[in-house]
Amino acid sequence: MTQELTAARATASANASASADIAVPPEAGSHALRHQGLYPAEPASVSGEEGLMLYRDMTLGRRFEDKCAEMYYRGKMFGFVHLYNGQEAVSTGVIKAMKLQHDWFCSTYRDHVHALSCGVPAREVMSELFGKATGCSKGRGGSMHLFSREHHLLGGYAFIGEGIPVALGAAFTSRYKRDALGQADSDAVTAAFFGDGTCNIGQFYECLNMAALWKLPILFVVENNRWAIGMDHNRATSDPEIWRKAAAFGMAGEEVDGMDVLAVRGAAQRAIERARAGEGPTLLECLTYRFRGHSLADPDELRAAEEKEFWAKRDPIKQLAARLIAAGLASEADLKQIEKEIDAVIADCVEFALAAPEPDGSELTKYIWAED
Ligand SMILES: Cc1ncc(C[n+]2csc(CCOP(=O)(O)OP(=O)(O)O)c2C)c(N)n1
Ligand SMILES: [Mg+2]
Repeated sequence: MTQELTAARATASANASASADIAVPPEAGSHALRHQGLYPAEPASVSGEEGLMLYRDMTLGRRFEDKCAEMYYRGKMFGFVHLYNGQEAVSTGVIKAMKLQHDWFCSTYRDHVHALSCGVPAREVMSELFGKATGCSKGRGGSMHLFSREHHLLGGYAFIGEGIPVALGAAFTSRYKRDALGQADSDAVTAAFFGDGTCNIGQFYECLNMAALWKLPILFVVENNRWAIGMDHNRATSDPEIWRKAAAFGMAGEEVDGMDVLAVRGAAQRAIERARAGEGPTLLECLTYRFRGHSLADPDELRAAEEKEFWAKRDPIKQLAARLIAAGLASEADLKQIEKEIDAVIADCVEFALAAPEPDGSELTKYIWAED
């Protein structure tokens, strides 16, 4: 399919003007109001093939995590498990615009979907969640500490903000190899993902400063889902529009509809282009929402039903499906086929992970030091 989804731009503007007429229930809060009033940014144009690739990746993330919830409640997984349901357009929109196994990625404790978008096999991610030796962190990390050298995933981090300086280090490495060591082809870009709540801690500001000072090739990707566990973003920060904090450091900042994968992809492409061209970092704020509680231990009784309803109507996977079909780039049958294939991948990874061995007790002290 060579036809491009150029209709996306028109659809985005149409959506913006149509939604402006719909009243946002006050219970949905100012995060919803802000999302509704977003200026439609230039979305990515995608071919049919690219559109289906994005659909596949988001569907994999969603269905993988629905299965995680089932396995957690059946007692197959232990510890804290944080799901990404609803936020898939951010992971897919950014990571699939980057060069896999070349660029670098850094996540948080909400890391399963980032790992899958980076190309870590579902078998390895599910095994890690079960603490098995076949996991991407060899069963040592669990849900919050996914890592893959092969796929350039620099880790999930249980402590908020811990991944940001690690990502900064990766971006510094790209620049140092090129400028100090003369490796002209060193053009890798790093993406650091983190939440709105994390933008109120010191490491965030220190890293923005260094990245701007040294013009490092990095994307600071804020997944603003309004909530930091039970803390409303608007009660916790001086200026809720996080993207505007970029200006204080003289770097590019952009806010984008984090429920629209083409909008996120478009913004990511612009930021990646600047980073590879040596023009430095971007602070990209994606307005999004998590469809489930903070973790699987959270009964999610705090957030208003009207707020959940507002965002459920903006499900990124359903939105992309409708747009691909409306633009004639995919049929219902194409999408059903992808879903069927994903379901087979999920069933396979669970079976694989359940049958996989536990890490051997004799290896307890292995993989602690870099030489292992
Ligand atoms: C350094 C540190 N302080 C406190 C916590 C406890 N904590 C866990 S999650 C969280 C909220 C983070 O919210 P946000 O950055 O918005 O990410 P989200 O969970 O919404 O993806 C906090 C404060 C922590 N993990 N690490
Ligand atoms: Mg949050």
